[in-house]
Amino acid sequence: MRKTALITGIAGQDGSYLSAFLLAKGYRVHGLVRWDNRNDPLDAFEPDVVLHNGDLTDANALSMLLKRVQPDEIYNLAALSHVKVSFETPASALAINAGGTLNLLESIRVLGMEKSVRFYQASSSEMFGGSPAPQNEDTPMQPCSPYGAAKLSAYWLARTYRESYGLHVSNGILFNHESPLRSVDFVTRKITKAVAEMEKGRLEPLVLGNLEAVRDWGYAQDYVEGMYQMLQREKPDDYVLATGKAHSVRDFVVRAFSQIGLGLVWHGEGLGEEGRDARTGRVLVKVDATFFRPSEVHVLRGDAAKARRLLGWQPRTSFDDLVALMVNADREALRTGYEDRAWMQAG
Ligand code: F7E
Repeated sequence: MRKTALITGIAGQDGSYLSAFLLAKGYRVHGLVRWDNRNDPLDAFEPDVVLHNGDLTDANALSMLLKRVQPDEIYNLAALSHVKVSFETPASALAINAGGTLNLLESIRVLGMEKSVRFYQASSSEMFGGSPAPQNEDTPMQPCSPYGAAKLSAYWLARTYRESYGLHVSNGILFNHESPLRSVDFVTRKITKAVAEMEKGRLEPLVLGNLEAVRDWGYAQDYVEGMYQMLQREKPDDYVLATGKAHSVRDFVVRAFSQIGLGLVWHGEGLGEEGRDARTGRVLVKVDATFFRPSEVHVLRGDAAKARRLLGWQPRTSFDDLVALMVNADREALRTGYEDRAWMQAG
């Protein structure tokens, strides 16, 4: 029997990879997408994917959708996912990330679908916040952003519905996972796109915030397999997915520039710090207060031993390979003219 999956947030990075993965497994895939957020990556999957306009904050519309689609599996990936933006729009972060999850869980319960649906909740390593690394499923949660607090609320709602109503709900606590499909609002893609542009002649430096933040960066394509694996287990549970290796933003920058043959030397401190081309002295990287957050999670490094043991999941892509594949994808995008070239005129 062909299974049906419903993916909320299907237009995002993870939604794109997950829909491709599930289609290859023979699933019928339905996706919830905000009407103003339908973009390129989805083109490749249509018409195999059925898209539905919608929004997690619209409880009645969600119930109608579940009734119509009758999914076997729901992957709740939709979110206000930018941590810094969540400081600027905290009420939206809470309404979408926590309230939206509640709307889905309640719909399942009210429609009496508790026994027929399996539910994946996209939880986040941001929930660990200030807790010391390495973080695993037993680490105390100390979020320090509206995003992290809202995700933690959704995490507990998911657990509550699992324990109270017997719903098959699993939380995937995913550490940062990146790819060429990441938007440039996130630091990895912001870096790799700028590096590719500089190779082609861009003159303006790359301007970043906190270079010392340490993250556990993996490749998104590896992580969507873990989401699927969680829902194939007889017993629902919570799992950390991470590489176990951590690098600073600065490490990422250095690695990305080395991919185009440039070495960096650092001068100055704090907001005055600059990364210069080791050969020519040209300023390639600057720091600006705009990109700092009111409070920062300093070190995230996950321990995914449980996922390895129970799901057989492990990441396949190293940090160096991730940086290389992202820089190369941005180079290719420029070569083929896929990305806009506004910076060229500006430069
Ligand atoms: O920041 C620092 C920034 O915005 C990473 C989301 O998927 O992963 C992601 O959240 C680090 C932070 O991702 C810039 O301060 C420095 O320490 O790429 P990011 P994030 O906040 O870690 C978690 C697990 C999620 O769940 C989220 O949904 O990089 N940083 N300079 C910068 N960050 C940005 N965005 N831009 C900068 O210029």
